[in-house]
Amino acid sequence: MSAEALLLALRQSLGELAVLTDERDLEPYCHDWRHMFKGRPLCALLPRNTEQVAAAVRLCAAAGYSVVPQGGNTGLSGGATPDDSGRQVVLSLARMNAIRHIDVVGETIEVEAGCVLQTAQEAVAEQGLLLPISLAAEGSARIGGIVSTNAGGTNVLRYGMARARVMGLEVVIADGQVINGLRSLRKDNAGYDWKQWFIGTEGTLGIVTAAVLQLAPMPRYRVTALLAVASAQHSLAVLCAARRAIGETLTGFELMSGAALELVARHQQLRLPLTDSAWYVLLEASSSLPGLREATESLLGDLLEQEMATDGVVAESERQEAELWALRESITEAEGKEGRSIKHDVSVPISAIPAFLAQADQAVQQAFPEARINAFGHAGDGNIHYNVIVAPGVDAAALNRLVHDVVCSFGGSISAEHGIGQYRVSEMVRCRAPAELEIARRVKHALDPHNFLNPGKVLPLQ
Ligand code: 2HG
Ligand code: ZN
Repeated sequence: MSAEALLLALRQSLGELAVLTDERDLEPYCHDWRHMFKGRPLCALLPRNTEQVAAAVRLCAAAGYSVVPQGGNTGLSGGATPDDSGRQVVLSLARMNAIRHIDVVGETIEVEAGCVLQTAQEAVAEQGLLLPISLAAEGSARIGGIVSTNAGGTNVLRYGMARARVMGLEVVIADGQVINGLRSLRKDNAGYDWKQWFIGTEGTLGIVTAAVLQLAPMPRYRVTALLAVASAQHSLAVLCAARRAIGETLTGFELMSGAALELVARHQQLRLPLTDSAWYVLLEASSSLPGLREATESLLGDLLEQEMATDGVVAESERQEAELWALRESITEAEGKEGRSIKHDVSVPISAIPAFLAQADQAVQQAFPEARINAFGHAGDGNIHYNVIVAPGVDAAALNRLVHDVVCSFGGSISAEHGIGQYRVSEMVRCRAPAELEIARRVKHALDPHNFLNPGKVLPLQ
């Protein structure tokens, strides 16, 4: 089928306005938000329902065009950006944004893939419930992308990655079949748990069109504190002390280098309540039982007395809480304003964070003396965003290899939460065992034998 015939068939099936081909209309679908990856699809499709997604998949497959699913386009690995072969079609889930059902007793929400995370969070909050996925990009990221990338964020420590929230999925697979598994069961051992195949596989095995997510009670009390600590090692002492003192109420434990907060102060014009420390910890605790503030303040007193922390502030109002979180959540934007940065979204065993940082710093500074390290991340999950600010000419691939080799020497992962997308394919091939790649290939081949769904992402083309 020619491109013209495919476009005609897509217009007949989805409607004239759901098929974008005009250069200006297409522009936002051609690149990621950081402008790191760029392509040019034949068109972008905006289906309104699952049947239209299935119809589009069947038409594109028959015509020999591959499909690149796209949600809020907030990813950092180029997983939703098409190539420039002219043989790809972007399928945006943005118009499928309905909240289908909230079950207050079962604490679940059934929601379409295009619903923005924050919209879903606000809807369940009205019912006294929490959708516990928390990301800086939550005002734009969409549920389908969050599921497809198994997104992480700042409360994984307490609530797990997106995968832990997914109870049921509706998926369109490569041959255009709709698989409806929108169950809201806490227990379901009836055969293969096939929904797992579509979580974190970035649209390479199927297109998530709707999900049932497990919610949690909205905690009645929350305490947020910023601490200054002398080193990453001290931050782990703080983590252990916090676990002992306030246990399961610990919701977030973020580590930020002094350099990261210096970028935030300079580019975002945000005031730092603490200064002159090499490292900072942003700690959040939440609970539905009273006494949390007293327990957390007593913990902070002990931390200062025992010199695990050198200084600390506790937010006294929701506004102050938001101000502390704004420091953490604007690091990415501040880093973007500083110049070119090469991101590494790595994880190592939590206890190895200080040694990883020391070895990576040494390796980077030796090979790239001009580079500046912007390290921060979800230390409570062993996940460090080890970003390196470099001059335009620097060889990103060489820097990636250097950092990832240190990561691997600690038994770490080269993608903790951002996914492989197109950005990390070659590094994944280098860092994962051949047998691991081989079983991934077999699953891909079984579900998408013609490599039609998001080709070149997660796995190499060949
Ligand atoms: C975060 O934790 C995000 O803020 C983005 O995962 C990290 O910009 C980054 O590298
Ligand atoms: Zn992160």
